[in-house]
Amino acid sequence: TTLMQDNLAPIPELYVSYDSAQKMKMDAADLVSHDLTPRQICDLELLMNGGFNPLKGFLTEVDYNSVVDTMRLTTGELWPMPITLDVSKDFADSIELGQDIALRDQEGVILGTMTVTDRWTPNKSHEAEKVFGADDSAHPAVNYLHNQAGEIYLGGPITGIQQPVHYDFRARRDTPNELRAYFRKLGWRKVVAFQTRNPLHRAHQELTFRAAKEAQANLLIHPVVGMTKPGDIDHFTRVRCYEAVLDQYPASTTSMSLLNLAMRMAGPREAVWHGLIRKNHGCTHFIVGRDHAGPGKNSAGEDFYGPYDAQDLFREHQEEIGIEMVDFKHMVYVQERAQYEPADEIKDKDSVTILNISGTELRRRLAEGLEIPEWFSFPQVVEELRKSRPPRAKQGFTVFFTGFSGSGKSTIANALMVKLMEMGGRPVTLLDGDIVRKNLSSELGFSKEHRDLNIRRIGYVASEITKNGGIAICAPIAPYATTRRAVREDIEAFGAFVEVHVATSIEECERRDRKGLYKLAREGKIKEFTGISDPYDVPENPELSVETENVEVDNCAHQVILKLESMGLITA
Ligand code: PPS
Repeated sequence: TTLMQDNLAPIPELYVSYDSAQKMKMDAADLVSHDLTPRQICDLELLMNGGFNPLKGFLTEVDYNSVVDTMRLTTGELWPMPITLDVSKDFADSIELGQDIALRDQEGVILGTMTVTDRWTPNKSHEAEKVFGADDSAHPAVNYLHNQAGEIYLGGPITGIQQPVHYDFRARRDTPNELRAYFRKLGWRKVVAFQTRNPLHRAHQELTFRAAKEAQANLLIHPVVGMTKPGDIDHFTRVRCYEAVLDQYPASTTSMSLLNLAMRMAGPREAVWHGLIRKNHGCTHFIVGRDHAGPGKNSAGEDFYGPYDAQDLFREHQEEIGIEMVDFKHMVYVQERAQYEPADEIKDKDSVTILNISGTELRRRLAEGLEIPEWFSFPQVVEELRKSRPPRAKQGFTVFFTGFSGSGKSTIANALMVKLMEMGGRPVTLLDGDIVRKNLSSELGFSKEHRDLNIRRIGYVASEITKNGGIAICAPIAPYATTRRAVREDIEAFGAFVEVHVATSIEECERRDRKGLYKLAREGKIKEFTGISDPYDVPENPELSVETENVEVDNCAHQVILKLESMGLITA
């Protein structure tokens, strides 16, 4: 392959000069503003700094159609990913074609302006089919397209005013031209880029180093810190891990730079896109792995793309991208020789012991606090991962009691709190109905809307407690299943959600009528009373259901403790 040797000359950016930028900032007060979404901020940064060269703005309608259908701009240039400015219908209707709009970050800082030349309603299902291979919302980008992106696209050229502000790892962030200048300065003529959204373990270190050696090139670890696959390890943790791995390469062979890209997980098309982006960053080689930028399984439980589709599409276009593909070697650990070797180069497979730990197995070991051997990863990396993913017995969690008024929720919740406090180890907060209605929801009544608000507030506080490693015990009636499910989702982002149905029957609650409220409800003196004149959705799959009739409170609380033990949340 003939590679352009001018890979280190500056490439065009969309920024105006400092003086013009100052003036534009003042004038922008008169412009209509669009508040960019986190993904749009990532896209805009790479548009402005040349990472998305040759794009000069968000795609126009003809370019969009061309990119979606043919992977090319109308100029014929290769570009596989639609970079679009999606907005609401109301916003789209409020502007006229030809108008300049201000593009602002979430704090209101103006980053650039766009002259709106195009406005259209995209066929999102078509986009999903063509770009992501299926109109299936199990694909994160298709889900984004249908459920998060606005319904109208605006297109037009961008004028760059300033880079998005990053407060983290500033020294590790480089524009394409900064990287080009760096390579020029160090005399790096060949550079292999490694794209990643996961922590690096020994196998990655081996394969990247090998790839660079084979290409007789230097190595750039180029991790994505913009947006990756939902559920990935946060970039703060990952960057601390990468920094630890960086020390493992021979001095001055390898560098690392952070890329503020919003990934789409589009497999083959994404690989080509990644190649173009790395080319723009001055790299000459690019490692493409098995299932590169894979989105996981579709809704039928099958892979969206074949494992080597990305390599095939990349190979087909590599001349045009101007970057050479280095295919990823699947590295495995050979115990007898105490080293990593490419799986397909091991001649004596049957007489040696090959060790491997899958991603799933790694997550299990982290969750259960089990050993992660040194042959698998570097101790500093494991230490960082353990900090961000403590074992379940050290994570926060929420116990969420639900049941009728007078069912015994508060009493059991109190007993549970005391038992957990006796055990110690984690702070415990009780969000009892009374406490919440006094301190968080004093203005609310018992309409559906107000009950939902009340429960969402409890869920929010519980999710913060869970995130920070504490135990939240909630004890509202929480009569609606959809609201309970929403709260569960909020909390499960950070730790376990243990729903406990206090299954005392309405007849028994009314018989007890400790506060005399049922009598008042029967007389119509309290309206919308749960179980009498307002519905209660019985939980379908609670983690635990406790009967209270003829059972002592202490025993009910003990059942919860046993449940928590069996879930690995507390240790006996
Ligand atoms: S909800 O539905 O989850 O928002 O309710 P919650 O915050 O748990 O509050 C329930 C307590 O408020 C008293 N109360 C009522 N309950 C149900 N329906 C109506 N209309 C109502 N009006 C007042 C009642 O004492 C509940 O207390 P608990 O502790 O559950 O007995």
